Amino acid sequence: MGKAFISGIFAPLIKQGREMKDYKRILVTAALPYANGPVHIGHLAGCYIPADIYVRYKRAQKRDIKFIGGSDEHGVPITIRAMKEGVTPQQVVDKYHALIKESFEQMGISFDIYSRTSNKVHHETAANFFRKLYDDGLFEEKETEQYYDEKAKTFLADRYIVGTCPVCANPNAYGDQCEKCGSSLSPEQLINPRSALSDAVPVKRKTKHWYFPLQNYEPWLKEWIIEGHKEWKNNVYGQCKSWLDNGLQSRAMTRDSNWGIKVPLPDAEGKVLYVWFDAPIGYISATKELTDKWDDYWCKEDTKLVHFIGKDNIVFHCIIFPAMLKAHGNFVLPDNVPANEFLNIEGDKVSTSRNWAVWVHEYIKDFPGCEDVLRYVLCANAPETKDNDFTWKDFQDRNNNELVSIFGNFVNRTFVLMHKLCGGKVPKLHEDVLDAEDKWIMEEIQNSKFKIQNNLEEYKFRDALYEVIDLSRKGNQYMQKKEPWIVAKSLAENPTVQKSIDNTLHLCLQLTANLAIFINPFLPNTAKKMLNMMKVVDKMLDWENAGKLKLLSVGYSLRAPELLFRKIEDAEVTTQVEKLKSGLVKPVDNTQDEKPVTNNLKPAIQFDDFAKIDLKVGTILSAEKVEKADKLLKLEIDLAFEKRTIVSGIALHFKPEDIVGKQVVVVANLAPRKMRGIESNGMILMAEDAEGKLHFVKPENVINSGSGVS
Ligand code: B3M
Ligand code: ZN
Repeated sequence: MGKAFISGIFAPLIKQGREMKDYKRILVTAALPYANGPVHIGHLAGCYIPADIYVRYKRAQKRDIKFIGGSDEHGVPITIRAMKEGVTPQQVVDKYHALIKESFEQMGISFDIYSRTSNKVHHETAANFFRKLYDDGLFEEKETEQYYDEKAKTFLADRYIVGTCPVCANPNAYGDQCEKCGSSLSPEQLINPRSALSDAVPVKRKTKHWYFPLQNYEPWLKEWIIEGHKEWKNNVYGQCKSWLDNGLQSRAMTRDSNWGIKVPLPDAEGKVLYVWFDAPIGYISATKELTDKWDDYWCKEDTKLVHFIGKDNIVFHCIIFPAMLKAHGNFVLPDNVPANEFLNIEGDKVSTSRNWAVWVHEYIKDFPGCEDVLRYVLCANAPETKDNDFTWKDFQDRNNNELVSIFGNFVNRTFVLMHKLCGGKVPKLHEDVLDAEDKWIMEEIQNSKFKIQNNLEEYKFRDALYEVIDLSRKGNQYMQKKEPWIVAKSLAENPTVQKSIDNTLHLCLQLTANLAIFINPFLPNTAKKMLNMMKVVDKMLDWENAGKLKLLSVGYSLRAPELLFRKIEDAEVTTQVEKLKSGLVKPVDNTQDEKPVTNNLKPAIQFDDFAKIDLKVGTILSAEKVEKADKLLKLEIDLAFEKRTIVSGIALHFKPEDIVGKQVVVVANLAPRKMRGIESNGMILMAEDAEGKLHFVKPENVINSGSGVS
């Protein structure tokens, strides 16, 4: 009997937060990022932070668990990046693998191994996997015609063919899509197609590939997912259902390229495995590298396999890879694939080519010691059920109003008062004077354990974190009601009130110890600091201690408080927003969604056409932002013979105060145009660099305003 059947029966019970099947070990994977650029906070929020929280929680439960990660080092974007930079693909992946690995380490993503798919073990594992399916006769061999670039001597992926869109006449549409009108296209539909690599006209060439007939696995997949995994998150389940409802087709599992894993067949010169065939096998290879007992984790039924990914990877992890594993045989299948949606930045989609991203390595430089703050914000605001927005203002608010004012404040007050009113030692709990408030907080500590645990079991990390903060909020309420600092004023007349003070601080300290256990999976550095203040060892953080009320022994002396979180100032946040908007965050090059470089000249014009344009040198007299238009600046420009108002779309690139006095070239006879209610009289010339940053076109030296340009 298969595991799928068992989880099918128990699915509704798992939904209630109980782990029905008794798993012996857990294997957690997080998507392997492409090593063609650094990681940004969208990556962290999408899968690495949730995966890390889950793993740290399970480790605290003393579960046998392994956390697998690594870089995805094959595929077209890497070869293109290498070609453009004039380096080898290996140089590209070496550079980014190191950068990504370091960012993860600094953010506390606690992989048991962070490997890479260019490793020898992986090449062997993936090749053998392919060979087994081939030997079992599971591939279809097909010869098709594909576009080939005779100049660059390479077959072209659809994305690297450009031409005129048949729908909107955009001269730079891609072979898979026109970005102007949004039509999805095939290379055949493009008018005047050309290669984005060399500009050559692509020609059709015959080529042979090996296809994996996904449709053969459709009935099984339907049963396994649609019937058997109703407990999967709605976004994941829904996407799988729609793929399965639409019907599956054979997919080529090989490509023509010389970067990747060679197809292990005699007649396959110049062919490599499709990157989405080899990458998920990377999870297996990395486990092999990590432990000799790798097959316990991959082949034994009582393993719980969980893939953490972003939503764009759902089909590969829920349909294609499971079908491959099923076809191969002997492997466990994922028990869950808790994919997150996307994280937008300041209201706009992340775009690596436009450099609209917050890079992790930049954040670490700008906010040293604040790694936990980013972990906090990305979890508290995680795109768990829908796309979400990251804003620097929200980052500041959550830090200042939640971490500093609630959690940090409670811990700090507890320590300060304990030193002041209880001699720096854990006071006794006097059962005889326990009041209703004391009993309430004791109960809250115990209940929190179950609330947090149930949420974590169901991959609801935001809700779990909310409960942790809520418990510290209750700690503040409790302290506020008990007011031990006020009670202490009557000590002289009535020494018995010391008992009440003792009880309050005893319980606040036990609560602090519990908070350390609860916060540990989310903010490990914070938990460490708390352990240090309490002078206790890591062992205290074991999950079995959660909810207990005797974690710190009476009479034990504790350290002085340490500040857990610092305030984030307005200026820091303004700087980040400006950095983002002015494109100051350098894209340490990236091809993730990079447009290929093309010769995109407009059709030829005659000299007379050009002569109609009147270009003049102008000097910017003033510049101000246009209300409710992020991108527009209103400029007053001196042309000597007159002053002009020109509205220009450069606000994301320049601060108004920085450009006053600069010279520009103005198209002086452009017909007036109204923009946001302002009449714009002319246009200024700008040059755009490869990173999309704008530069003024201007005379080399300052000359008289109004001078002609020709
Ligand atoms: N590298 C795509 C991505 O980074 C891909 C994931 C592979 S997971 C096996 O989104
Ligand atoms: Zn179009």
